Amino acid sequence: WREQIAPGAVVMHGFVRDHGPELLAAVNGVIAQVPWRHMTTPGGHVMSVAMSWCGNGWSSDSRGYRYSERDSRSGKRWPPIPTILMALADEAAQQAGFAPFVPDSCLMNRYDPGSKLSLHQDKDEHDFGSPIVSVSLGLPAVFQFGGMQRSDRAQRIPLAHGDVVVWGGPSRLCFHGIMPIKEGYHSLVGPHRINITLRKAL
Ligand code: MD3
Ligand code: FE
Repeated sequence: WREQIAPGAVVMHGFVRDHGPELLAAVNGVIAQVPWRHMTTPGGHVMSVAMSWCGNGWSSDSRGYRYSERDSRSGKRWPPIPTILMALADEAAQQAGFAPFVPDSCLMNRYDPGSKLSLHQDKDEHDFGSPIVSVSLGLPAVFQFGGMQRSDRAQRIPLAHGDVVVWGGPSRLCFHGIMPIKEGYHSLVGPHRINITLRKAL
């Protein structure tokens, strides 16, 4: 079923529940080229979440991280976004009431039990007019969804394997995070949660 949790934020429960194997195959194809890595935040902390990406991804230079179509170390392009993810993003965005959506960046987060993502805003994209489409696979999570100020009270939204959320309009710049993931084992994904976000970054 479908649930609007805030203006512009639509949860599509189970939207890709039957496509786990194909989606995981797409993730694994990217991981083979861009292995999971624990990034260091601008504040100097190593993240508990491991990341990979395709399309425009993170590169670092003297000024910090930014979206880039190439790996600044090797000079090579990041791998392309798998077609199944491009199709899913467009289908979900349209069903949530947004215009046709052509993402140019796909970030993937892997959470092991205990991993969390502290409240933050996604402000590095150049285009806040486009939504972000997120896909949850594997272990369940509790998503925190706040307001425009870090101190705004956050709703807690459970996210399960196969859920897709479209975040656009006034929700696009809201603070959000993921509570520490509980121990568990998912038959397809194993002892992890994987989140995929599709974005228009550049
Ligand atoms: C709401 N990822 O990668 S996805 C991130 O589950 C990130 O891994 C979380 O936050 C995860 O930046 C949450 C859902 C999400 C993504 C971007 C948003 C929700 C959002 C941007 C604005 C508002
Ligand atoms: Fe985020």
